[in-house]
Amino acid sequence: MQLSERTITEAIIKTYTEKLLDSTSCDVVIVGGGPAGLVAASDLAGGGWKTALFERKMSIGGGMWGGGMMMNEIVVQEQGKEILDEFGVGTVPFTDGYYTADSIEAVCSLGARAVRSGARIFNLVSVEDIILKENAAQGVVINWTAVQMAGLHVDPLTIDSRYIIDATGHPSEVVRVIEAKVDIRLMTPSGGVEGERSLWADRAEQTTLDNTREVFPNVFVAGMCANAAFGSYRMGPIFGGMLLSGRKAAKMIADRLRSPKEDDRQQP
Ligand code: 48F
Repeated sequence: MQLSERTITEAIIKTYTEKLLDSTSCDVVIVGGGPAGLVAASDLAGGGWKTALFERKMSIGGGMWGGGMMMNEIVVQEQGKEILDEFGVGTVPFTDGYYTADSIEAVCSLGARAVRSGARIFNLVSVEDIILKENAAQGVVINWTAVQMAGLHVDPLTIDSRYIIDATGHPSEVVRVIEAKVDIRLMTPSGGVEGERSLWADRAEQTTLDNTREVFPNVFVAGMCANAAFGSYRMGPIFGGMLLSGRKAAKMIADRLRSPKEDDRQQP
C-alpha cells in the first residue's frame, strides 16, 4: 500500500474534530490533568458522565512526574495506596503506613484509565475563563496554549458544562479568574481565594479532602487547588490526598448529577 500524506492529515483532522465536537456540551469539565484531575476524570467517565479534561501542557500528570525534587518516586499512605492498587500501579511498602510508587507508572496508569473510562482529554488547551450565566458557571472558555504563549489576539471557543472541577493545582486558576472577574463571593471564608500556606504534610493531606467541595455555583475545587482556595497548607510529594480529593470531587458531582433537585429540596 502506498501511504497517502493526505489520508494521514484527513484522519487526524476528522477524528480530532469529531472528538472536540462531541465535547462541546459536557456533564463535567475538569481543568488540569494532574493526579486529582485524572482520578476525577476516570471516576466520572467510568460512571457514565460525559467528561472532558483540558490540560494546558503537552503532557498530563502535573506535578506527579517529578516525584520529590526530580526523584521520580511518590509517597502515598494506606488510603492512597488503595486507589493506586485499583489503577494497577505497583506500590512498595516503606515503613508503617507509607508506600512508594514509581511516578512514571503512576501518571501513565492514571491517564490510561481516564481515557479508557471514556474521558476525553485535550492536552495543549488552556482554560482561560468560565461562561457565567444566572450567577453560576455554565461552562469554560478555552484556547490553544500556543495562542496564549505567542500572545496572539485570537478569540477563544467555549465548552458548555453542568459542572466544572478546578484541578489546576497550586495556581488555582479557575477560581482566581472568578475572583478577579465575577462580582459574587466565593464560598470561602473571605469570599476570595484564601491562598496556599507553607508546608505541613499531615494537616494538608486531611484539609485537602475537607476543602474538596463547591467553591462557586457549579465549580468544585480538587487537589492542591482546594487547599489554595480555602487557605490551607501544602504537603510536598505525598500524593494520597490528591488521589482521594479527585475521587471525592467526582462523587460529589455524580451525586448532584443524579439528583439535580436535591439541593433545591434542602433549601428552607
Ligand atoms: O499541579 P498538579 O499536579 O495538580 P494536583 O492534581 O496535584 C498537585 C501535586 O502535583 C503536587 C502537590 C501534592 O503532592 O502539591 O503539586 O492538585 O496539576 C495541575 C495541572 O493543571 C494544569 C497544569 O499544567 C497541571 O498539569 N493547568 C493549570 N492551569 C491550567 C491547566 C489551565 N488554566 N488550563 C488547563 N490546564
